Amino acid sequence: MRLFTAIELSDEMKKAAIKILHDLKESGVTGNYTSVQNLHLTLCFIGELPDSKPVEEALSTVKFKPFKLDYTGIGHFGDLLYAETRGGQGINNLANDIRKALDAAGIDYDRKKFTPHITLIRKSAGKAGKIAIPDASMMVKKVSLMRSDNVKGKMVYKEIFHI
Ligand code: 2AM
Repeated sequence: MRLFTAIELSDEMKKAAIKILHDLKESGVTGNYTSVQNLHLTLCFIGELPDSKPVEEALSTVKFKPFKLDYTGIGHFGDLLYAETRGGQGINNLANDIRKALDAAGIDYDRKKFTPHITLIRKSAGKAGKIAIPDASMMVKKVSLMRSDNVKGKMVYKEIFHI
């Protein structure tokens, strides 16, 4: 199974993301828009493993203090458009501690530099005009272990464990 750890968005943060997506569409940006149920912030991408139990055990050793998350703007990696977020030292410590716990358990993961982001559009084209960034925030109190499945060509993400 394909695994990753993520922050699932509160309703307020989701609503705000929907508004951003709507405004991007209005300003003529095309591409593969993330479906509302798939909006999330990836903390660590693990990839294919036959069993999630070792990851669950490793994650159980991670302790973190709740921290505030909000939107700060729109950014892009090439043609991938994302919502930039701010989670302060809390989110960086959390991502780091997850990596350390996976290292201690001998579980491999994507070691790319952690850049907190919420993917909004893949293969985007066109200019995002002036997009207002909604004043939404949430307290992050939970980290989800997600399973990603390709169901009839669509990615379906499901929480299978959380801390
Ligand atoms: P994203 O965070 O840029 O949107 C499930 O595939 C999630 O893990 C997606 O959100 C995806 O991209 C993220 N992810 C991070 N690194 C990945 C990788 N090497 N391969 C696939 N997905 C990855």
